[in-house]
Amino acid sequence: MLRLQVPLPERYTSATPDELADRIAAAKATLGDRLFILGHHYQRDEVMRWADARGDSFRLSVLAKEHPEADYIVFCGVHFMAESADILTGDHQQVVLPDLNAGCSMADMADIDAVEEAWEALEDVTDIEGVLPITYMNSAANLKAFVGRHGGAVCTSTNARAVLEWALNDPDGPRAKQVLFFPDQHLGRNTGYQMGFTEADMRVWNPRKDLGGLSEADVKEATFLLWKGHCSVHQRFRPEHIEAFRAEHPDGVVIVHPECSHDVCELADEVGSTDFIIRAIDALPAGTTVGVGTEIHLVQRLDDETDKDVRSLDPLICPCSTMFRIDAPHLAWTLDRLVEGKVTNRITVDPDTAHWARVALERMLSIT
Ligand code: CIZ
Repeated sequence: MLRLQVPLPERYTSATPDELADRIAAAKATLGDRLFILGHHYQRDEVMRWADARGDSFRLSVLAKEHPEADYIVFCGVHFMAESADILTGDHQQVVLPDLNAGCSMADMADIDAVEEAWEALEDVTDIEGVLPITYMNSAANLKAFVGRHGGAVCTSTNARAVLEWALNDPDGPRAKQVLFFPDQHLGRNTGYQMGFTEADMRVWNPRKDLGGLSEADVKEATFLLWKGHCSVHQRFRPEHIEAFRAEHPDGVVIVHPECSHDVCELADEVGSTDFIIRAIDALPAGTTVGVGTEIHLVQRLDDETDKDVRSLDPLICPCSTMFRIDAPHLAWTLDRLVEGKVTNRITVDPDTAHWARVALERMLSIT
């Protein structure tokens, strides 16, 4: 998705780290409680040190809502997260993304046109009343709204199983025979396996092909239609990484994120969201060596801030390149503009989209 970030003035791009830190500290002091800076777990330290709250995308949006005194929510994360914060916060609160080019390549793998086309194609070959769309939190607001309009729900990596059980296995009778799950095929697949489904129940929907590249029989047979999307960071982790870690650290513990592929998740000791990974590492005995399959800034922070030896499973280490766009110069520039009374890079969601996206988010909350 094209978003146009204006180049920063030279006084930011050529400033030293100390000069930037002074600017940010001064702006924070001036804005006081009117400013609330959110730092996603995958942010770099030069940004994270200024965050008033750290967390995953959903938790941060809820925290922004719980701080109505903050007129300005500066979301150090990516675009879909800032949209979610705008949806959940009050009308008087303005959400700002320090770099408009901080998108999410996985979220961009499912856009509203492709999802609407998929839905129409499904209508032609299967009983659409029996299909529920479920979107991962990591998706654009208009996809959350699509899901809200069609009776589905949002899920996070923490509650994906609860949401899919609600859709397919409710004790009072399943709500759907099939789910169209987007944009991350791996979270959908890993959760399906956890629920006892098998590969035979799943098909990958390729939005670039007619009928998702599937036959009519495939579409009708599948319980899970998994959108062909992935996270470029988590997809890098391979079974060989786990084998190498175990060979070097036979007593070590392997924890990976459910956006990793199924063969990786199968070999791990534990699988869970960023929040889960943080809690799981906290619960381990001091000194444990932990091999983690998630974004490198979180891994390094866990190594620095806990008494465990925390390492990335991937020796080549791949940061989330879009998260990485948010840096101290962009944060300093954004805050200086706010001090001048100019709100730059505001992220807004139109009222109708926000309404239906909220419906899908509230459904998620009522389930979990
Ligand atoms: O939703 C988030 O914040 C992400 C990207 C992952 C997670 O597991 O929390």
